Amino acid sequence: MNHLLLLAPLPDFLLQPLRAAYVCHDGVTDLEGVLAREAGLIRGIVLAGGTIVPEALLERLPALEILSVFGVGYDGVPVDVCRRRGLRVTNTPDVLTDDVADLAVALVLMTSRRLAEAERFVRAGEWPAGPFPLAHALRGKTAGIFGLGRIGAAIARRLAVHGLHIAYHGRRRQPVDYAYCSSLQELAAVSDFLIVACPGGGATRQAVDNEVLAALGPQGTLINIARGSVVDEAALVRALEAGAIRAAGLDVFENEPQVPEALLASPRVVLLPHVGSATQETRVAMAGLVVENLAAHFGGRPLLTPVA
Ligand code: 8YV
Repeated sequence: MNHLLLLAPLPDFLLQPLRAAYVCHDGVTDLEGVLAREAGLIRGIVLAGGTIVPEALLERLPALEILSVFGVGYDGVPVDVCRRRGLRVTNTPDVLTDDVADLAVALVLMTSRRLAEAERFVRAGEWPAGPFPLAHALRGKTAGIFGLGRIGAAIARRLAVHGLHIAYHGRRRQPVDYAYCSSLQELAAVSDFLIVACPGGGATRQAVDNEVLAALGPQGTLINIARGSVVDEAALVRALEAGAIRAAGLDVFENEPQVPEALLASPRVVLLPHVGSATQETRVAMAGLVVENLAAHFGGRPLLTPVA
């Protein structure tokens, strides 16, 4: 049996088929021990979206052939290094697009209609004392999508149905009817909702900074379903505290699972524990892709969803 290194906590429905077909080593709680004993045997790594794989770790695994990401984002994988070494990298695109896009819409609705606050209002018994304050409508507002990839495009389609205008910024203009903005700051300036849907990693690190938040403005809301690394979290806290933006809906954070105290304390921020793809159906489909990509690789067949 081939040996795999598991670098992230994985659900049972993924662990079971992996353990049936491979010798699996726990790299989460015992990485150094595994490396000391088995480094020369490891031929595959399984990791989650966002798991950081240091280049130095790859260097300690001479038999490594493939990294299989249980997630769409592979920003924690040094893909250039993998390409140079001939290591294959796979991820789980498409199967999670609808769920993540649905969650972005949920955050848009939760922030615009103040739904989390309204729910807390009922539970706290405040309703008999008077009605909940009026919120804001979606119709006629503009959603600015940062990163019009598979997920960004699915968010755009959904929000268009809710009556929003769609603008976007990304590496290149696309053959779509939405308004293209050549910079993120320009996109923020025309947006009521700035929605981060781009990949993480060096190219987008802290792209949403002071200037972008200032351009979004006091009527603006930031939504992030991508990676915490894309947003300068300290700048976001300052912008919320100063009323420089109205609200934020966040499923991802710079230092998960840690959430800054200032965000926890802010009533205008909706906080979710990175659950964009977290449904039974989608996670089972993602697990299936991880298993099938590994089986294809070790069976000498073409990979289903290669990124390198
Ligand atoms: C998951 C993700 O949190 O797909 C991604 O890139 O961030 C999420 O789907 C994760 O990968 C599941 O372990």
